[in-house]
Amino acid sequence: MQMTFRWYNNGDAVKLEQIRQLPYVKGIVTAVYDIPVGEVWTEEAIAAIKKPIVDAGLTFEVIESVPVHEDIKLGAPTRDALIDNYCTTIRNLGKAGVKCICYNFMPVFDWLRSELQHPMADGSKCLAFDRDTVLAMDPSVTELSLPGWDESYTHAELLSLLDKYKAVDEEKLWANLGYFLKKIIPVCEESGIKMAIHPDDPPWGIFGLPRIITGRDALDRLCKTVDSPANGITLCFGSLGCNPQNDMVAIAAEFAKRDRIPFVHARNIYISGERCFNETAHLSECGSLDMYKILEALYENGFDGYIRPDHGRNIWNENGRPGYGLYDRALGASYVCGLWEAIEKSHK
Ligand SMILES: [Mn+2]
Repeated sequence: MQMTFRWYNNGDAVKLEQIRQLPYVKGIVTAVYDIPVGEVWTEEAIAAIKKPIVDAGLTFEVIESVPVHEDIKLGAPTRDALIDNYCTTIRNLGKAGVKCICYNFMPVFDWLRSELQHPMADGSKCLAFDRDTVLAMDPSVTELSLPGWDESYTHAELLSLLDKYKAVDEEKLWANLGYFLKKIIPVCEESGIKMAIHPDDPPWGIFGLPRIITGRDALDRLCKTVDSPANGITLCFGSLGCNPQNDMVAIAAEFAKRDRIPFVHARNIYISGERCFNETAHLSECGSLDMYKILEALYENGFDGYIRPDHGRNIWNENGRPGYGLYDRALGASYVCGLWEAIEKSHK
């Protein structure tokens, strides 16, 4: 297990000098943010984000994310050229020593919440999802104002994109994902890279858009689509875990045993109602997930990948990037490392 920490390069309010003082954090998870989606990440652009990380004595082995262009998800005629670009980016990352790429295949919207500063009883703030609030924001009938929404689309562009997805149901999206994977996985195998798909967050359809990476059967189908250890999963506890039907201990055990979990996002959530949840501190007692049992299932089934603390709360008046402040993630990583040491030593 290698503990890592997500960092948004030099523009991040959290500094590498702070992260390197977390002795259990060995590596950084980041991405190139200034190249438009669909274009190649050049060797120069990759070298530029790598340098400060290795200079700080940290590893540069996990990328989150290399975004997938909407035309690939839509299966548009332009997709072959875009997939060629994606393959070039994979090769360039492999040359720079990257071992794992996190990505997702969610149409239009990435992670979705109704609130970014949900007040908790103790004065901390967290991300929250309330079903009715989100449904009331339907972009086809209102001006979308979802917190965290990527405002690079105009409302008209968003409507046009949503319209294109009317022809893409779940099966079509699976077909488009399969087409993509069959082209990129051989390149990953040559480049020494494992792909790690991030589950849909939350794991259910939103605004009529299909979402397919939602639970155990979907992960099984994903693995079988291209049967290679390079075709793996980011096991994000909080994304899959906010559907109580998903047995996170069983999912962790099964896919670690199948050697398909190169990357783990460790976080806890509290399920507050039907399709309603808020993010919590990482400890088991703070949320709906048993962090010890999930980590134990990973350990017992040979997990040997990267792990990072996922979203933290805003505490101590930090007012950081929602989910990505320093303090609560540092506490979360410390907790996960403590559990891991206890699990390791109790299994000797
Ligand atoms: Mn995650």
